[in-house]
Amino acid sequence: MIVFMITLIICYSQTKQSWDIGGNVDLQVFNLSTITKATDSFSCSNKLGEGGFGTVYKGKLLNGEEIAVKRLSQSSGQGMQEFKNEVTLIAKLQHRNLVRLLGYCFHKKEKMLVYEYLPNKGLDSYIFDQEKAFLLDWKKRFQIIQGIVRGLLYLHHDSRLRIIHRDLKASNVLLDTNLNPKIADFGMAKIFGGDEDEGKTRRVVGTYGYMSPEYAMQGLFSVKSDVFSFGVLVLEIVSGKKNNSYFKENSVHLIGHVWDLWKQENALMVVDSSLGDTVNADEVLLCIHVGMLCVQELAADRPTMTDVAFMLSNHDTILPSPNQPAFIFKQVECGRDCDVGSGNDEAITILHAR
Ligand SMILES: *[C@@H]1O[C@H](CO)[C@@H](O)[C@H](O)[C@H]1NC(C)=O
Ligand SMILES: CC(=O)N[C@H]1CO[C@H](CO)[C@@H](O)[C@@H]1O
Repeated sequence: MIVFMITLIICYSQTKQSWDIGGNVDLQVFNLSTITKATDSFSCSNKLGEGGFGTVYKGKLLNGEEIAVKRLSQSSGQGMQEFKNEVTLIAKLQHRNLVRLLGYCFHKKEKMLVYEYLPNKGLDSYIFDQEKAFLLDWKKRFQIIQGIVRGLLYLHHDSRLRIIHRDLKASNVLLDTNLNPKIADFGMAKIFGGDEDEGKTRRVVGTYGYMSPEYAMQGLFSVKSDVFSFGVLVLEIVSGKKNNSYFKENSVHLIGHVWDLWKQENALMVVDSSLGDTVNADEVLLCIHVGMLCVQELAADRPTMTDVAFMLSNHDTILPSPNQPAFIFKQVECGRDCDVGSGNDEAITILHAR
């Protein structure tokens, strides 16, 4: 009898198209035909990007509203109720430096998340593009770094849920029309990993080049693994070079290159030449210093995002000297479900600085 009543209640609630989940969040439920129409049947021309958790398409609803649809890869074993619970929690995370989740679609094996659409592409399409890099002068880049800090701070410490992003990178930082940064793809680990908040996972998701050594090697993650990725991102924003660029003269990658220059007290040499004379040397050095602290090999040595926010807003603080960073790079192709924990260790190599 009780089971019957519960079933009735669930069925009833599923017939509603949207419901208020408190905190002024109105999560919309989209049916598959609406999404299929909006994305022109997930056409290639509407594809915005692809990531560890699925593919993102641009869509346009009948009322003209533009949306971004993330079609989740089907490796998540979650059922409807579990998925709905997680999405509902994530929809409550609202901050101006986070991309807003509008709703979701669930149909048989298909799970999709519907986000606000941002016309400007990811940060990667600016800082790594010679033609567009100059559009972000130093002042703007410093603001972008600070915006990313606020978004991460909220995810790590200020929201009611503690969210570890696990795939923070330049292409997951979108820019709005005023070039303000908004972090995308947060909470994915929650949707896929259930209750994992902090701990150990067998399924390492993320992007080589941004992954902390303890996460890539042992599947250990914590807020400090996000701090590591943030450090890589800061160094990329300052230098305009990708995490995985190699530098001919000494054939080390970005982090190693910055570390070498730092030791020679020449860190300013890494600055993106597109920044020209917009550079504020004190701010740039501060950012490089903070970036180096974030990519230190030992998680315990890295600052928290609270520390980072403090360091960036109090220029006179005396910062500790960074220890040697962790040097990780990708040696062989390693897919999304690559199980680093079991016998795949040769996929990643840690290089130690000379
Ligand atoms: C899908 O949703 C739209 C808009 O809410 C509605 O007009 C349409 O009839 C629905 N289609 C199906 C198959 O339920
Ligand atoms: C080796 C590596 O991790 N490369 C990544 C560097 O960042 C770009 C842009 O965010 C990624 O697409 C690469 O996969």
